[in-house]
This record gives sequence, structure tokens and C-alpha cells, in this order.
Amino acid sequence: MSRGEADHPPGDRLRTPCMKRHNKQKPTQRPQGATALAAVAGVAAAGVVLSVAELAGAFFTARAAPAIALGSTFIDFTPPWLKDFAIDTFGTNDKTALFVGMAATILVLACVLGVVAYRKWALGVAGVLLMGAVIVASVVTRAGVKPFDAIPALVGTAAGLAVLRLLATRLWRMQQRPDMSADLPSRDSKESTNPKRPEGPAASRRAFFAATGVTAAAAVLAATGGRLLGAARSNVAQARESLQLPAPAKPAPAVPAGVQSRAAGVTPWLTPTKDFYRVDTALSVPEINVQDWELRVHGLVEEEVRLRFQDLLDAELIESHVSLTCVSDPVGGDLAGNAKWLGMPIREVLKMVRPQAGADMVLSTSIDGFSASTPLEVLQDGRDAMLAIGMNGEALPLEHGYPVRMVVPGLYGFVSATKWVVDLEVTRFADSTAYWTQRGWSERGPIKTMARVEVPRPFAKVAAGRVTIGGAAWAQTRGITKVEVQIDNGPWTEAELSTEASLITWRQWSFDWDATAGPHYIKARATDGAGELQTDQRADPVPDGSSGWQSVMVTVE
Ligand SMILES: Nc1nc2c(c(=O)[nH]1)N[C@H]1C(S)=C(S)[C@@H](COP(=O)(O)O)O[C@H]1N2
Ligand SMILES: [Mo]
Repeated sequence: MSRGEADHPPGDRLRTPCMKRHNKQKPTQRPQGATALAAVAGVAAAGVVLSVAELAGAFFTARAAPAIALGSTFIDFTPPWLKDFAIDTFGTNDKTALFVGMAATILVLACVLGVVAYRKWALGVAGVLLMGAVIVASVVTRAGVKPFDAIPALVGTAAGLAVLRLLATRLWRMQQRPDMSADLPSRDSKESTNPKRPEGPAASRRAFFAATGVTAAAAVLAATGGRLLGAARSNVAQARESLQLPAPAKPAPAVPAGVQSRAAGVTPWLTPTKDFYRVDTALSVPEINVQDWELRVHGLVEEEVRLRFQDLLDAELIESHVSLTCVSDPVGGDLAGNAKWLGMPIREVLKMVRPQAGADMVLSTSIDGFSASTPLEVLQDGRDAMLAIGMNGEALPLEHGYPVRMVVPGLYGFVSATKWVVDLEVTRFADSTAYWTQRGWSERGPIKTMARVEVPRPFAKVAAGRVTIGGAAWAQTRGITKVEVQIDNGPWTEAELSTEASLITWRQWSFDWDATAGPHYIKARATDGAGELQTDQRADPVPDGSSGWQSVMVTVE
């Protein structure tokens, strides 16, 4: 049996994989388990592509990290229903779920790749190149990435191809004499002394496992090394720690006494930073050096301006308590928080650039490509819309937008609160659309009036007698003037409002209830400063925020 009989390149130096073989014969019998081993080879090769790219990527920007870029692309291409399903099912673990899903997908594709390469090498090459192309594409389409950043993926692809070739060769050799799969020690010893002699299938099998083991170990090392190296190179977290915030030219008014609800268990009026909700599309938190940060303000303006971080430190800063709310917050949900922000008023920035007539929107873009469309007039009126650098007396936490984010009272975050902001384009709603608008959400997002029952919790069991119900209500920029509570089908009764700190912060409330045994429903609704009663019309978060009166079922014992 000559070595050329296999329908796969035997790894012979004289036969390149691309060479056409004319004397095709029936393939020799595939050794038992060869397909499984080929799948293993595929997984090893894919692992090498990713891990070597990761290691090489550590020498580049964090944004060029292949796994992260792939994940982000995965997110961008996830249909909204699947995204909603993931968020509903996995909640704040949705990013972990994404990585698990991605890993499973890659695993399956890698198995297929191995088997295909084993049977038809040219297709295997095509598969690895395709994988490389997908990674390159997802890296270079990230915002703020230079073409240069594609290099790690190319290095990884080359390494993966080499490994696949190596492992496939072992498998092909095993196939040459499947009848000789028994291990013959005498042959082995000869082999070790005579390297010219072709190795037998058993030796090939051992060599395959040895090579796979070494590959797997190298891949794990490369990936771990890449991660550690990347982390060590990034000193952004330390720089944040030592950042000294300037004092505001206009400090926040003192918080009046009595803002906190009387009801025990209602969330603190001022949300501690560590408990502040987080919503964004960023798989890895962008790490920006303040020295590198620059905000380009351009578009329909008389004069383009570029702001450095030092410009913000030198500006007349304002400080203000603002409650943020996410458009995805369901009725009664907890995607809302109240913090003290420090920043430069955006209207001052707009004064510098002087928007042209006809402009009606500012498209803000983050370093990772998220964007938000904010009405221009909202950024020019008297509200405390700002380029924030501080949150609750400290530099912004990395995950809340360090070093600079937008905070705009009265608008949901998806159209206003751009974190890691690097670009403001003065434009028109007719000309540009933001990230979520492209995905079926509204282009504008004023916050809807909402009352939330926080205690008792839904389905709580409470003792009969005096129960203090409590929660928060918000209608940022309009304020809350009334909260009413209804027990079962009883009359709507006014709750006790806590002190109002401002129109752009939430307002807490409490309500004393003489609870009698049995199941009961507690409903709440708010009225805003314009005298408008919160609508009882139920709406889902998509496209512009949930609405309806919350109803909480409790059992009194
Ligand atoms: N860069 C970036 N900024 C973003 C987002 C995002 O996905 N990326 N999400 C927005 C949304 S939908 C909300 S509700 C707020 C949440 O801000 P937080 O995470 O600080 O609470 O950030 C906004 N800013
Ligand atoms: Mo949001």
C-alpha cells in the first residue's frame, strides 16, 4: 500500500495539500474513532486561533481583544427577541450566558471544522481562514479600532492552521495501515533510532494525543497569559483611584431632611454607587486613559471643538442629584437609581460650537460604538444635562462610564446617558439614528411617570395589623405631586409623600394600611407636577418605556 493511496494528503513533503491527485482510489478504511479525533483536532485548532490571537492582542488595545470583539459582534447580530429572551431568562447574567452560548457555537463549528479538514484538507483550510476572517471583521468593525488591530487575529489564524495541519497529518498516518493498529514495541524502538522510517498508526495515534495535549496546554497558557498581560498593561483602574476631582463651581443643593420613605425596606433615596443599576452593551468595560480621552464636538456647528479631560477639570462644573431610569425597566422594576453627579453643563459645550439652524439632535457616541440621540433643545435648556466625571463624590466607576459620560435629566438612558462618550455630533433626527433606534426602539425617550411599590415585596406574607407600604415615584423634570394607593377594589387614597429634593430626582412615599387576614392586592399610581395622572394603559418597555399601574399581591396572615 503506497502512501499516496489515501484520499487525504498524507503529510508527505512531496505532496502538498493543494496538489491534485489524479490516481484517486477508494479511500482506505478510516481507523476507528478517527472522526471523533478529527473533531478534537478541530477544537484544538480553533482554541489555538483564539488563544494565540488573545495573547497577541494583549500587545494591542483592549478593544482589539478577539473574544470580546467576537462577543460584541454576536450581540449586534442577536435578533431583539433573542436578546429579550436572554435578558428575561438570565437577567444580569446575560453576558455570561452570551459567552457560554458563543463558546458552545464555536465548539460545534470547530468539531465540524476538524472532521471536514480530515476528509478534505482544502475545506479545512477554508474553514480556518473563514474563522480568521470573521474575527478580523468583528475586531476592525469595533469603533475606535485601527486596521493594525487585525494583526492578532491574523497571527492566531496562522497558528491555528499550522496546528490543524499537524494534527490532521497524524490522523492521516493512522489511516495508512489501519490493520497495524496494535502497538508493537519492537517497531517503536526501531522508529526512535531510525527517524527516516515511516511511523506506524499506533505511533501516529500516540503522537496525535501528545500533540493535542501540548496544543491544549499551550492554548490555555496563551489565553491566560494574554489575559494577565492585558490586565497588567491596563492601569486605568489605578489611575481612576488616584484621580482628584475638582470642587464644583455650583455645588448640589443640600438634600433636605425627610426624603427617605418612612416604610422600612424602601431603597435608600441616594443609591450607593455599588448598588447602582448597570445597563450597557459593553462586554468588557472600556478602559480609557484620561490622557487619551478626547471629545470631538462637530456636525452642524459653526466651529468644531475638541475637549480634553483637562478642559473638563478646568471648566466651571456643576453638581446635581439626578435619577436615571432605563427604558427597559418593567412596571415595578429596579432599573432606576439616584446619584449625585459632577460635570460640565452640555449647554456650555454647545455654546462653544454654536449649532446651526436646522439642527435638532445631538448624536453622542461611546468609544465602543453605542450611540444615543438626544433632542438638541433638551441639552440647551436650563436642566442639568452634563458631561459627568463624578458620581457620588468619586470619579465615575469604570462600568458607569469612566472617565466621562452624559447625564440628562428627564430622558431614559438609551437616548441620553452615553457612557465612555467620545463624540458629539450636532445633527438632525431626519439624518441620523442611534444604536437602539436602529434596533426597533424609539428615537426619543422622555421618562414616563411611574410609581413603584417596594415594600411589601410581591407575594410577601405579612402579619395582620398596621403595615407600612412604601416605594418611590418618578417623573423627572415634572416632579411628583401625588401618589395614591388602592387596596383590592377599595378607594384610591393619597399616600404620604416624602420631602421633594428636586424635580429631577425620584420622590419616595409611604402609606399605612390596616391589613386584615387573606390575600390582597396593593396598587399604586402617581400624578406628576403638570397634574397628569400616570396612565393605567399597560405597555411593554419596547419601544419607548413601560407603563401601567403596578399591582402587588400579598398574603396577610
Ligand atoms: N456606552 C454606552 N452607554 C450607555 C449604554 C450603553 O449600552 N453603552 N446604555 C445606556 C442605557 S440603556 C442606560 S439605561 C444607561 C445606564 O447607565 P448606568 O449603567 O450607569 O446605570 O446607560 C446608557 N449609556
Ligand atoms: Mo436603558
